[in-house]
This record gives sequence, structure tokens and C-alpha cells, in this order.
Amino acid sequence: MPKKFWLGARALASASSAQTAKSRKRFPLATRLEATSIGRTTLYRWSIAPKGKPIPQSFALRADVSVAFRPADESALPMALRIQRPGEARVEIDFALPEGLSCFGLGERYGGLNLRSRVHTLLTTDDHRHLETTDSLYKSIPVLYLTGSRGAILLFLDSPAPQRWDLDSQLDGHAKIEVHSRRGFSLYVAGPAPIAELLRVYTELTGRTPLPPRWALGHQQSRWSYPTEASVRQIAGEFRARKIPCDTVVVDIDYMDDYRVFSISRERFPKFERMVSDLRADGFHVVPIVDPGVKKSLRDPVYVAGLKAKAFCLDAQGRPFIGKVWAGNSCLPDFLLARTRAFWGDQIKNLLDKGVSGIWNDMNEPALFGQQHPYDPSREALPPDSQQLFLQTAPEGKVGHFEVRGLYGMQMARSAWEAQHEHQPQQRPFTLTRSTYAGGQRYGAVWLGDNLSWFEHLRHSIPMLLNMGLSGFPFAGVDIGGFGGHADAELLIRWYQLGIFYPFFRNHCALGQVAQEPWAFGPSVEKQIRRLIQQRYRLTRYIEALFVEHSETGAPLMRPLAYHYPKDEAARNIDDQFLLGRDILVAPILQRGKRERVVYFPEGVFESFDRGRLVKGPCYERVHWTMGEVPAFVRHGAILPLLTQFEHMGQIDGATLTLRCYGAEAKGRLWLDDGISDPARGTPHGDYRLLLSGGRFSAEACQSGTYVVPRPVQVEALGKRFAFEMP
Ligand code: MIG
Repeated sequence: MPKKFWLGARALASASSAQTAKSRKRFPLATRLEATSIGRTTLYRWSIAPKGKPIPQSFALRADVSVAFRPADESALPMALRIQRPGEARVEIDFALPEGLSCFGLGERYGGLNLRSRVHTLLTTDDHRHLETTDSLYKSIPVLYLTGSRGAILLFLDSPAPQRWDLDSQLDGHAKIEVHSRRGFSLYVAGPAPIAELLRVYTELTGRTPLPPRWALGHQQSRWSYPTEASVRQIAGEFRARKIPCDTVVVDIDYMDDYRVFSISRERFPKFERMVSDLRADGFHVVPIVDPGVKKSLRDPVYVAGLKAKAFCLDAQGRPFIGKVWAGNSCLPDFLLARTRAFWGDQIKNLLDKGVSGIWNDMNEPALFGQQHPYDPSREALPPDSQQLFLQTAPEGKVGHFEVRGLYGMQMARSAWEAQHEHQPQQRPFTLTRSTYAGGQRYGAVWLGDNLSWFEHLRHSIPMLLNMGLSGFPFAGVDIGGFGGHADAELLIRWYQLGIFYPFFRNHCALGQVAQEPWAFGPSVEKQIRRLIQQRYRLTRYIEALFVEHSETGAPLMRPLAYHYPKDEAARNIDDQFLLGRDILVAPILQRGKRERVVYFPEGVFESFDRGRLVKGPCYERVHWTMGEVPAFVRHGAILPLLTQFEHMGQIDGATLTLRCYGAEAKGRLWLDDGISDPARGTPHGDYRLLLSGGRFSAEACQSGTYVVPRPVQVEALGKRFAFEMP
């Protein structure tokens, strides 16, 4: 295979070189190219900085990553990149995008899986509209895969500054990245290689999501708001009375007093701690929202402690910056500072001491009322540091906020994560965040912000979550039922049909919208949704094994077909269906009024999840899904660990486990652990390789299984069912 097989690089090299030379002179740039090997893959690092400036410390890289780079030559790169600095605060990188290449990744993009033919701005923004024209959203994750039939190339541009990625918006085969920054950055390039291999390399560098606590994989019920103790207890009670599985009730901003962060409204939650412990006894976890803004009030202990710790972002005069959020005039912690994260960690500890099980981080783009769009990189040049809303303190010193804006939410989530890790060492942390940056996957889960109760947003959730997964974030979901707007029976059922496969599985709804708890639309809808949620719980062991796999290889849970069928041209850009792990093909109804859809089946034999129907791919087939049916097929060759029904993760050991084999020859994995102890400190576990071959079923313990299997398991293979003793 010729090395630069898809580059069309020559056209690029001849373009406007005179201009380049001129701008290079006016705004000199220092670059250095190096390479390293990770597994079989060569990873290139291009350090790019205004002449004389250092490359700032990366927050994306794992703290313990150790790769030694050696000098490399440009001619070794898999693609031609032209780098120039046409402005004092701007670097541009041009490359060719030949016909037929798809673009995946870039974190949270509103739109389809293939990002080609648009400009994508990376600037963390609270834009709650999510319309066709939406560009910037909450996250900034500058990792892209250029994907063709002969493999993919990875580009990772490690800068939290505003960026615009023009992926052939002029439809002339030309791409350009603009970085709006006065600081240096590293651009990583690898490939061509399979996407799975590149994701392994990328997550080797930036880290992976540690195993979540098992309860956090269950159903979570949220609402803005359950505003009183009684309403929270009532919601939890409904789930148990109706036998709808649920593990978590989330409390939104109304649990606080006057929206002051880390306060509790004793008027509405007089016995908050008691409420939490009663719910725990009933198998529920409580997760409270935490916003970054700290009310500027000398009567507020958090503000006083923050002042004392010198924890806040500063204005150009050196005074704490003040912006407006829910609590009114507020200061923003500068989470880039270790002392701020420690101060914040103390506050988090106080909240944990009230019995809550995790932390939900919101508003951390950061969102400020009246300043939601503080900078438009499509029209403005980057203002001087002193005019970037406020200043932050990076390891290299003071810097304008926009330069490091991408890190705000990520470092806030880090603070919540590290506090849990430190103060509850016996447990796996759970944090959820709205804003984040590359590497933020190390700090837990994300959701995609304020969607609407629209079929269009149901449909878009698939490509959006697929791109998040390819960008290193497996533990993601969207608000089931839609956040804004009014859900109805059909939408809610369809959303659960898909939502049971979201790694992060939460129903959430905004203030003033019709209720959308599973029972909100009457008994027959409730019955369907109950059954769907039960199916999610049946799959718990499968989902846990996928998280283990992620922690080993970086593989996402939700995967585009292209991930496992890279040579299948028909599968390349499919984004209205996906694979959950290797074995489950999910293809739900995504339009109102539809009862059936066309499903693409790649090579192989697939069997409908609710059993019965067999399809042999590759082919397109019309499939009818009833309301309440699981809209998925299982690949023949798989062994799924399926559980019998239970209502919360605390009951999992009482459920019977069936190892169901699909087809005559099959393989699977079974991972068993206590679901809570921290793998970083050693989780006792059993890890089994399951095999059906030549009519014989076997299970082999991969490592000395230190976790005791609670009960004998069942095996279903070749039309028979029998009891099986795990080794
Ligand atoms: O300004 O806390 O995306 O999930 O319910 C709105 C209230 C603030 C935005 C979050 C949403 C949450 C809401 N928050």
C-alpha cells in the first residue's frame, strides 16, 4: 500500500506557498516532529508553538503516561499537513480530504456520524436549542478519524483553546483546522490503522474510564425538579410500588438554599440526610447537582472559604471575577489550580458525608447568564488575555480564559472525582459532567445536555453518542424522553427502546414540561416501559464486561458498524443503528408513526433479541418492531450473560444468570465482581472465557477468580438448557 495513499497531497503543497512564506516571517512558528511506538502503531507528535514559547502542560494526557518520543521526519507522516501562522493568535493546519473519506469523532457534534462538509467549532458552549444550525456544544474534544476502506488516520490536536475544523465545507476536497491561541500545542497523528487500534492508542495516551459503580449502570430518574423531600421519596416509592427497576434518584438545583452551591434548603429538605439513608435502605442512590458558581456573599461559607484559598478566577485587575448564574452574582473557581481543586474537594466531602453517592456537574462550560457566547471564532480574532472574560492560572502562569476554556468542565469533574476517590476509597466514584475536554473520560460519565422531546433528537442521539465513544468517552447518554418540550406516550416508549442501550441510562426532564416518568402516560405505556427497563437490567453483566473491555482497550460500548466491519462500504456511514459491544445490533424506530424500518445486516447471522427471527447478512431487511419490543438482534457466535428480573443492583446476586449461546459455535466473556470496590485498588473478580464448540460448552477462568460466584448458572445452547458449575 503506498504510504500516502489517500492524500492528494501534491495539490496542497503547491497551493499559495508564497503567502505562507510571508506569514511565517511575520508570525514565526517553531515546530518539532517526533514519533513513538504504541503497540504496532507509530504515533507522531508535532509540537507547534509561536517562536520562543513553550508547549504548555497537557491536561489531556494521563498523569502516568510514559512514552519516549524520538525525532522523526515529515516524510514519514501518513499525510501531508501544512502548518502556518497567519495571525498573531492563530495557527492554521491545512490538509486534503479526498473524496470517499469519512470524518468521525470531534466529541459532541449535533448531526450525523460523518462530520464531513461542515465547519465544526470547538468552544464549550451552553446552547440549549440543538437545531440544524447548532455548531458549538458543551464539550471540546479535538480528536478526529479520517476513515476509508483501507483504515483510518487519527488526528488529535491537544489544545483547550477555541478551534474551527473545516472538514471540506466548500466541497472542494480541502480541510483546515484553525487554532485560536497564542500558546503552543501538540498535534498527534497516527495510522492508517483500524479505528479500534487508533482508539487504543489514543486512550493509552489520554486514559480510559474506570469501571463505574454498578448502581450507576442502572436506571436513573431525574427531573428539574423534585423540589421537596416528599417529592423525592414519592418518586422513589412509585418505582418500587410499580416494580419498575431503578437505582438512582437525581436531585436538581432546588435542593439547594437559594441556589447556593453546597447548601441544602432546610425548608424543603429538612431531613435531607435521613431521606438519603432511607432511600439507600430501599436500594436507591441519590445524586445531587453541583454548579461551579459560588454566590458572592460574605454570609456564604463556601465563598469565604474560596476567598481564603485564593480559589477563584480573577479579572484583569486581580479581583475575583463576577458573573451571573442561578445564585445571582457569583465567582467561578479556577479549577486549573491544585489548591482550588482541594478547596472544592473539601466541599464535595461535606456533601458526600450527607450520604449522596455521586456528583452531577452542570453549567461548567462555564455557562453565565447573558454571556453564553462570549467569543465567536468565526468572526473575531482572539482578544488579548486580559479581555477573555477572566484570567486563569495555568501551570505556566496567568492566561486568558478562552485559551483554556475547554478545560473548565473537565477540571471541575476531576475535582469531584478525586474527592470521591480520596474520601471514599472503598468505592468507585461516580461523576457526571456536561462540559469536558479530551481525557475527561478518566473522570466518569457525560450526558449531552439539553435536548428536546423531539423524534429528531431521539434519532440524533445515536450518531452523537457514537462520535463521543470514538472520542474516548464510552460512559455517555442523553436525557431519555427529552429535556425541553413535552414528551408523549409514543416518544417515551420509542426513547426507552433505544435508551436501554445507552451506557448512561437516565430519564431527565425540564421545569414546566409534562411529566415523563415511566408511568406518566397510563398503564399500558407503563407496562411496555417496565418491560424495556427490565431488559436493560437483564443485560447488566454484558454491559459490565464491556466496561472492562473499555478499560483494557479503549473500545466504546456503542460502536458504529464501521468499527467492526471496516471493509463493508455499505456499513461505513450508517448511524441510525449501531452495535452495543461486538454482539448486539440495535436498530430502533426513530420516527413518529412508524411501526417498521429497514435494517442493514452486515456479514453474519443475526437473531432478534426477543427471539424467533433469523436474518443472514449482508442484506437490508424490513423489520417490524412493536411498542415495548427490544429493537435489537444478537450476532450468531455470541454468548450473552443474561439475568432474570430484579429491581435494583443491590439484588443482582439473587438473579439467576443464564449464559445464552447464539449459534452452534460461540464465544463470550463473563465478568463478575462486587460492583463497587475500586479496581485501582484491586477488585476481587472472576473473569471467564466462555466457549461453545463442537457441541460442548465450557468456561475457563482467565485469572484466578477471587470473586465467589453466588449461585450455579444456567446455560442455553443448541436448543437445550442445563445447570452449569462455574470453575
Ligand atoms: O440553566 O439545573 O443541562 O439538565 O436540569 C439550566 C437545571 C441549568 C441545565 C442542565 C439541566 C438541568 C438545568 N440546568
